Amino acid sequence: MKKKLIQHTSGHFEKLFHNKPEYIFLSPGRINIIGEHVDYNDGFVMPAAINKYICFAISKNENSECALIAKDLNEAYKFDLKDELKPVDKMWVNYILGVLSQLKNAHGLAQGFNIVFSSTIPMGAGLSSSAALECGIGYAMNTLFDLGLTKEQIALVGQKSEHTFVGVNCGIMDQFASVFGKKNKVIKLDCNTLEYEYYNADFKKYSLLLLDSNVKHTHLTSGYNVRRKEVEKGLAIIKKNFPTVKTFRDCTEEMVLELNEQLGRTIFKRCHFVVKEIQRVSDAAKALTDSDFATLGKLMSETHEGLSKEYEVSCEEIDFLVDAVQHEKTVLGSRMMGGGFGGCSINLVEKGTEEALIKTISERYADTFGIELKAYKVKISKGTTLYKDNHATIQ
Ligand code: GAF
Repeated sequence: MKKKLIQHTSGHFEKLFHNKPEYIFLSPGRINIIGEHVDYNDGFVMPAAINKYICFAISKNENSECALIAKDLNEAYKFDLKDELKPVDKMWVNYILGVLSQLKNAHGLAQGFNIVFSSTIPMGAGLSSSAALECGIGYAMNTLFDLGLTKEQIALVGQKSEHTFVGVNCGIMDQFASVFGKKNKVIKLDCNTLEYEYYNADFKKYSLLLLDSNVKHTHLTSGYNVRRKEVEKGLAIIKKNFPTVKTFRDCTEEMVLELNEQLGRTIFKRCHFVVKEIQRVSDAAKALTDSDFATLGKLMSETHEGLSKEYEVSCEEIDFLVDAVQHEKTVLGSRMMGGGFGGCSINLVEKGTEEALIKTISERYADTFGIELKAYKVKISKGTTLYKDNHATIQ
């Protein structure tokens, strides 16, 4: 599938520009085992890059003009690096321009390039095709123009692009996972210090199965930004009452319970979820190390309960998918994944039973919502990478 994607992208580049691309890059989507909506709350997260990618075929040119070709959308966008880069009314372009504008301001990008990109990451499925796009472009520019950026800087540039050109005040998890992903490893990332460690993604008898609701509710952006405001408000109240607290990390469940009335019903629920979720990630890391998959699955299901009832970022379709597998003996845990309001559930499922499960749930899902369920058995793979240049084969 990866080879096919590369041939397809590279072939299209050659057709349009009558030359082989100088470079080919791959940038992956991500999953997250546990630690949802805590990256912007100074918590821990446990994401991993997956074997679904955006492929970029790129060559520099001899002027300051740039051409971006989104093969799958059959759309193109051209601009000149001499002009100021500002957000436009095409979302996919903004992810890219947001990165380029930062690099232009900091490093004076001046030489033009042509890019064709194509993807196997389903869009709107909560697998972070946007972070893959931002990080792929950042990584590519760093390589083409020798900008000397670290991987961490590339991830941060991607995140800032989303804040400034797209309007989503996202945390760092998605970009970090896309850039730092490693084959068969889950990353445990401390979102406060950006320190990280890799854990073996060895689920033994179990595998990770994503069930894609095939819905994306439009209030994702607004809902996400509202949650950020709510928890900021909550943290300010907690800090006032408990001066030793600097971040949610220093908060205990008891503190939040004690402030129940002051916080008010909604903010209390949001803060309670965050404090519990930060704790769950540490418990999950231990469960993974001990190969205690029953505990890991239970923690995933608790996360879903919190996301649905307290943080209120799930939706009817995803709740249905999670409920539907609750009584399946072959499923140890299930929860919504990513920003929410649609996208995928992530499930820890006994190996060999996936197809039967997909069949049962697809039928019930179609009967209830009239929507076709999609399912992905993902492998954990490496982060953004230079796949090939025109002088040497890298891999
Ligand atoms: C989205 C955001 F981009 C991430 O930063 C993270 O907050 C996630 O939602 C929820 O955990 O993917």
